[in-house]
Amino acid sequence: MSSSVRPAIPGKDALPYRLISTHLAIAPPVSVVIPAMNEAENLPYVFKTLPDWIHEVVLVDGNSTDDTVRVARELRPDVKVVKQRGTGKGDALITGFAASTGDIIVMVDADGSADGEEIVSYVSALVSGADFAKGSRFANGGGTDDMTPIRKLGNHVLCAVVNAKFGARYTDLCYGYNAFWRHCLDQIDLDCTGFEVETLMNIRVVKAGLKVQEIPSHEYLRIHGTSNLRAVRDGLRVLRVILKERSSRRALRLRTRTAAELRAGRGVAP
Ligand SMILES: Nc1nc2c(ncn2[C@@H]2O[C@H](COP(=O)(O)OP(=O)(O)OP(=O)(O)O)[C@@H](O)[C@H]2O)c(=O)[nH]1
Ligand SMILES: [Mg+2]
Repeated sequence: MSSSVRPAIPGKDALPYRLISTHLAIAPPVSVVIPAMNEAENLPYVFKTLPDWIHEVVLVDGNSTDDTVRVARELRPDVKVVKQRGTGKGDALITGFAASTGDIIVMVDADGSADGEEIVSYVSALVSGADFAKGSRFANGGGTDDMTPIRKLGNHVLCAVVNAKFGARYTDLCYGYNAFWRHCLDQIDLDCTGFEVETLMNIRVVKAGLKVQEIPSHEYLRIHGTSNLRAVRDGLRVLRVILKERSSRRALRLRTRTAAELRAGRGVAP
């Protein structure tokens, strides 16, 4: 058999399928959402690695004071630029997800740390049955050039807490390269503003019982500029999210148990 994929429906122009690798053609449109705050110098590198089969690029501008928006439009005239109303990466992503139209959404940082060529692995996992394809720098085949030992330690400890408290089996927690089917948004109902957004997503997908697959990913060094993340401040925000999600889970369990007990007391069938 030929190694190239034969489209399901013949007739070149009418095909809803697009070839994304030598072994896979997909129909669902893929949106790439990029939060960007003063990333003009990095955008040429980021856009260069994006595959040509994606449906749209949504750039969420965090009131950049450099040429981020102009550069994005020059590089890619079809880019959809949206301005975020509030502040923070979480706020930017929520804005970008709402503005995107694809069935599959991929989140990619604008600092040059993510390689767009990996998108095919994320999308392959999604069309093979996963609801949420979660990048991991610590899964076999992944890596990072960007994390300091202290950030690695913090991420590792927080990841272990999430695994223990929510029954997850993650190898990475605070990483911004993920992809998911649009329907996940209804189930995880994001409501945070800062860098803790990735942790919140990772916890809520588990709580919602969604099928998560980790994708080994390599995080490169930010090319230009400096990180917006502050390890202690943002680490504490992540911890607060974990504790809050944990207590709401406990409250839900309690409510469910009380309701079941009440029903049993009244002789109502469960
Ligand atoms: N729109 C918007 N984008 C933001 C905001 N904060 C961060 N970003 C973007 O989010 C992405 C990740 O931010 P970084 O500062 O690189 O933080 P990080 O990747 O977690 O940390 P490093 O590994 O140190 O780079 C980058 O593309 C930033 O431009 C914000 O408030 N608004
Ligand atoms: Mg970064």
